[in-house]
Amino acid sequence: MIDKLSPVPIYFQLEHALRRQIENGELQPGDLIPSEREYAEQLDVSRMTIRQAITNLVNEGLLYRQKGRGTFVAEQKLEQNLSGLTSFTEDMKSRGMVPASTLLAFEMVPADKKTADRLALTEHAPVYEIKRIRLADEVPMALETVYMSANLIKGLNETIVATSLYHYIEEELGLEIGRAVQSIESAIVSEAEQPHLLLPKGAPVLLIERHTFLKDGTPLEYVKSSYRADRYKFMIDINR
Ligand code: 16G
Repeated sequence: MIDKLSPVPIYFQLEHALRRQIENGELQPGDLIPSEREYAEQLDVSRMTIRQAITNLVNEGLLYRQKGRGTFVAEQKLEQNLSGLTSFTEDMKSRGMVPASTLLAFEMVPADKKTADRLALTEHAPVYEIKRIRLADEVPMALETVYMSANLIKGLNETIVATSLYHYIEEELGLEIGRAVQSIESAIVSEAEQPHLLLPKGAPVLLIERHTFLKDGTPLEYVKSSYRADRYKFMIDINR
């Protein structure tokens, strides 16, 4: 696995070898990898060198450490393509996963100034505030809060909200979803979100805001979500 005569640093060789073992399935999610001491003895190199390789893979999210237990192989991150305007339900189904939602709140509230501006409504107009935990194969992936005009999206109820909003909007209401403006930034999970996402304190999340419009330009939704950074990776195709 390691060539000590090679000019390639040993930590880098070990990192590469571990990455390959994860990619080809020799090491599976949840597997405990040998300890720093075991690797150091086995490869006859310093523990510092081993630690550097492992730390790099931990920082990348391929491995995770558990106090007192050791270092384990992480679940592979879901790759989400950013080029299509898709729903959570569509994204999970296209991966062969089962989407589900836990409804935390479903209310009709008067729009505050900001929400009214975002949805091009007058202040205090009725809007739905929908908070959902989005799950894939029963694992929480994201926490999502959606705002939509109650006069535009008529007839919403808890059953619809527990499945797919986009399906209801397009198939039942016959509205055409056109485009969205989306931003992504990093953050630390908040105390309120942490238990819902099953994350430890201080874990990283990706904050996503999406402002979606119908084909005729009418604002459809304003959404704020926190995605688990240990489970998600966003991909973009770029051309020159
Ligand atoms: C995605 C969208 C969200 C939309 C939801 C509809 C992002 C960041 N967000 O989660 O804006 O409301 O899909 O999903 O992609 P649904 O049709 O499964 O309810």
